[in-house]
Amino acid sequence: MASLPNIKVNKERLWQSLMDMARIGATAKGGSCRLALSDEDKAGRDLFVQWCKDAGCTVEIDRLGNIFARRPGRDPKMDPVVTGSHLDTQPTGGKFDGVYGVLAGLEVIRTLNDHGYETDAPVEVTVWTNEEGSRFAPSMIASGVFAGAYGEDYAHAIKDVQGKTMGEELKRIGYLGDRPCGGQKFRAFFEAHIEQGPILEAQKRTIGVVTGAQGLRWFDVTITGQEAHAGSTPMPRRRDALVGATKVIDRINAIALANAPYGVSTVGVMRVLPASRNTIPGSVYFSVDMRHPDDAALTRMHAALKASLATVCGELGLSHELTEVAYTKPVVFDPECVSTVRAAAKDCGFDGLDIISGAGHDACYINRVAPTGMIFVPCADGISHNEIESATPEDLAAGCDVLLRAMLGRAVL
Ligand code: HGY
Ligand code: MN
Ligand code: MN
Repeated sequence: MASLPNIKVNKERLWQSLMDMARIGATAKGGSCRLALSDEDKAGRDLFVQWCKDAGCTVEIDRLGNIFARRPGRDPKMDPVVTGSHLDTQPTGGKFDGVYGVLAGLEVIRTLNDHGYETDAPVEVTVWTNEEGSRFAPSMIASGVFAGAYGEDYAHAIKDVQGKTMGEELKRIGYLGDRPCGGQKFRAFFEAHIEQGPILEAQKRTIGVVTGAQGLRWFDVTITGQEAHAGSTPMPRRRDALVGATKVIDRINAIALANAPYGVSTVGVMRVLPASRNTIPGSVYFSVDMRHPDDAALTRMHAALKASLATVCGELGLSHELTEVAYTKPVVFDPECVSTVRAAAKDCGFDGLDIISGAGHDACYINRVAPTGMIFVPCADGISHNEIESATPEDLAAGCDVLLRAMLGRAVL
């Protein structure tokens, strides 16, 4: 392999691109709200596409709205070395989750351009649609379709709470592309991301060498009782769906604690009907997010959820419906890509810390169809999915230098 150039990314330009992007969907508390396929997501995508074209890339959009910006290499027949992440955010998200991985990829291309450096393989930066799964569930759906985990029609038919489908919204914002979603080969895929947890910061390490990601199960739960008068219905006669839901939710929390130290569970969405102060709730919907790095433990957590629902609803005369929305097994990233990241970190002067991702990422699906690795950098107090999410220009540039090096390691023969 030719010796790699000792070139560094432009820290100020990377930071400025992050701050420029953060102006789109900016929230009052300094975060970002660019829900998937919203007008804000469209504006962010348009800005990114323009930046890529300004950097001399060709841009393709696929049937799920995934964006592929390509910088040509010496040999157009070689499969591309690809990086990227997502631009969609949580409703009260931060400036760095996802968008860092996208703009770090752009900074790699801009840096190669600065030095007129030609790679052998093409280099691509991708934006994966609807990684967050906040507006349209499940999460990572478009990288999932790309990896063959879901069908295109299934994804296009997913509805948000207003009943709008992904397909309609892709068309509305002009990102329903012609390119088939999936089937294209990558020589390797690397995703740079903030850790979204406390480990790197606590261990005072700048680079995380991500060896894998924990497994995830998402469920929808509906508990049904009977609507009745809040004043004239004696307590023993009630079938209060909200009392049932709160008991189950307390057990969901206990299930994670019983699978410590890694088990986690979260109820993030709840809808109570008829939502009237003086009517006993007859129906309650809530979401469940359960995760664990060990698949057997995740299965046990699922079984405990089913048992909790049966016990509580049986005691209170309620009925329930449990629907699985997503199940992704724990992921082990490609050992060669993990070594490439570790070596790139070392070349950049960092002793990378091996780490398993608590969060899901598009890389988790891409790992099914291409050799895949991830690079983490710290975020303040490990906080993410929060408007106060923050990271330093130095750490972000360090992660981008490691990304550049890792990509060159696969794009230069
Ligand atoms: O839920 C996740 O882990 C990711 O942030 N979508
Ligand atoms: Mn993310
Ligand atoms: Mn996220």
